[in-house]
Amino acid sequence: MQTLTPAQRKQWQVDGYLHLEGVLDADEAAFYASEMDRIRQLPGYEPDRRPGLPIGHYAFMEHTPDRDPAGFMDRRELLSYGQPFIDLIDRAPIFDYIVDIMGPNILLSMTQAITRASGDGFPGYTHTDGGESLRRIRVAESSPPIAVKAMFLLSDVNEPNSGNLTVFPGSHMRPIPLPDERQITPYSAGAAQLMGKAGDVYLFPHALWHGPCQNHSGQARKCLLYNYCQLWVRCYDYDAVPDIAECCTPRQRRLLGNLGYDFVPGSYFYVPKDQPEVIAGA
Ligand SMILES: O=C(O)CCC(=O)C(=O)O
Repeated sequence: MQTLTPAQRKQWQVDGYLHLEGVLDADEAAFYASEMDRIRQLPGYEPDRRPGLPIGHYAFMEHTPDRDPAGFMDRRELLSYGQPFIDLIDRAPIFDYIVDIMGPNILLSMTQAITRASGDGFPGYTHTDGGESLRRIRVAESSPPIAVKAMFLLSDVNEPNSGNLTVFPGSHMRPIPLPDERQITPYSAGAAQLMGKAGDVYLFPHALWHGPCQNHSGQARKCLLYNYCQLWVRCYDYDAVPDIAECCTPRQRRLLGNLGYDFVPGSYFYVPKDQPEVIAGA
């Protein structure tokens, strides 16, 4: 499996993210963008905005509220939409880098497709991943991260304020005021709006402060997100191994939580003996 170059590893440690160019070729990026347009017309998990429910919860809905391909979409749990979404679970070289960064004892925690519409008044936002509890945890420079996201960009982002992923370089390693202490936005001091081309991938850990900025580009910004966590962490999308695991390779099944035996207390904390071989795809 491929590993990070020393320069990439240093950037990961210091800045807290990596920008990998041309992971998907132009045809693949266009294909996945058209798949996003297709699945917004289908039933699936979308943000659950019932009053009183904390943010970050998802409900099964008939379709994305805005059916215009350039309108906002936040679709979860993508694997059941077809083999191309399953293929991205361990897509080379991204998955190789994930294993290099996190080690082999990992799960796929969530999948997500987001379209950021242009000119809809969305102000952007900034957060760490995984909710209020995980927000309080940062790991040391020499430690594997608890969770890492791969963001596959499916449209070009050539200018600022195009719905760019906006990061605070280095914020994975240092205290940054919590939102109840001071509102952090994509326009706060220290923010960097990332540019990129369709097919590029950004990697970042849960603790990096990040989020989308406003989009005034005249074009929708589309991306897919695949999130990996350490084996002992609770998955975001599932409470049990999903049925789709039956359609997957042994490595993908393992990443969906199938340990090769039925759950017993201790499972997921102690690692199956064949974990390194299965994750290496042997
Ligand atoms: O860029 C986006 O639309 C959202 C990305 C993000 O904030 C996340 O993956 O947590």
